[in-house]
Amino acid sequence: MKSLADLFGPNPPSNWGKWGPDDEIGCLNYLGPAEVISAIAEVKTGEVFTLQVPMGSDEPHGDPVWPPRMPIERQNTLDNAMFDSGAAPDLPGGLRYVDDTATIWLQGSTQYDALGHSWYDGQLWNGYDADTTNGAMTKDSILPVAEHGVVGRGVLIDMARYRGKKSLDKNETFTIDDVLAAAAAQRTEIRHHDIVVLRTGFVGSWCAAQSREAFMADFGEPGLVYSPELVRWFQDTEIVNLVSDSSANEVFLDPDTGFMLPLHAALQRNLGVLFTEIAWLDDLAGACAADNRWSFLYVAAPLKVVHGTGAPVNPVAIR
Ligand code: UVW
Repeated sequence: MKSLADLFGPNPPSNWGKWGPDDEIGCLNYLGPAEVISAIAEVKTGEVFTLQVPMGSDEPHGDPVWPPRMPIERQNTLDNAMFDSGAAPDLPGGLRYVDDTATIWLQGSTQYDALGHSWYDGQLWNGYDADTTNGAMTKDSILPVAEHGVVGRGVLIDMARYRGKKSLDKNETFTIDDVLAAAAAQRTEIRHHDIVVLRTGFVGSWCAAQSREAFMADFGEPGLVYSPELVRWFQDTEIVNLVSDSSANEVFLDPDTGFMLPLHAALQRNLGVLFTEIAWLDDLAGACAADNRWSFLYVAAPLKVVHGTGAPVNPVAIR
């Protein structure tokens, strides 16, 4: 087997064209006013959980970021010392302020991937030419997703808890059957048009590490593995968004083929499922486990970065 196309076989599950030839938001089309209204009914206690990891952590573990990418570099351009030294001129009336700039990898924190973020065989989600990524994405960027926003019913499946662990091990895998078994064990119903939130504990274990270097020394993420059944399930269940606390939402190298990120190809590129990665899920999972209630109102809007390949986001889960 040489390529993803070989792995998927002829006529793999696809949603291309389902929402017209100009679509750039894929399964986000499943979320409309009816889904918003019914998701609001998931709010019972009013607890609010923010799901972004901090950007620019001062802790020894640093920011959880996929290794080739780097954490945010933020620097002050103006602060009190500059006013005191005369480097910044006094303002009429004496008001002072602090300012800063940042260099960020748009995929370098908790983030939404643009639907065109990954592809194979020269075409992005909905059939756009891969050359539309050159220089700046002109199709399938994060902008249309950001303009729509993501509001719906979130459902958390805690794979780590299901396996009796604080966190799955590095490179530990699980299948769609495991996800469904974990949901059944939690007595959690996954519904059509849900936002599926998978907790592996990976980001939690990164944030508990003694140092960034120590954690990255034998870097490897736990994650979901590709199967044709998994792809059919996502298509049939019309899942809008896959959220997880790893940087890829899947195990990095498929254990059977050695291919890199086949779920990006099968779900993001072929079905138009949105991916949210590096989410902070431990606090939300703790609350869900405490009262055995695993569904919530999920609200997220990535930043409106024109031509962005993705964008940072601070999703909010309201229980
Ligand atoms: C890659 O790792 C290429 O992408 P992502 O950040 O979506 O996992």
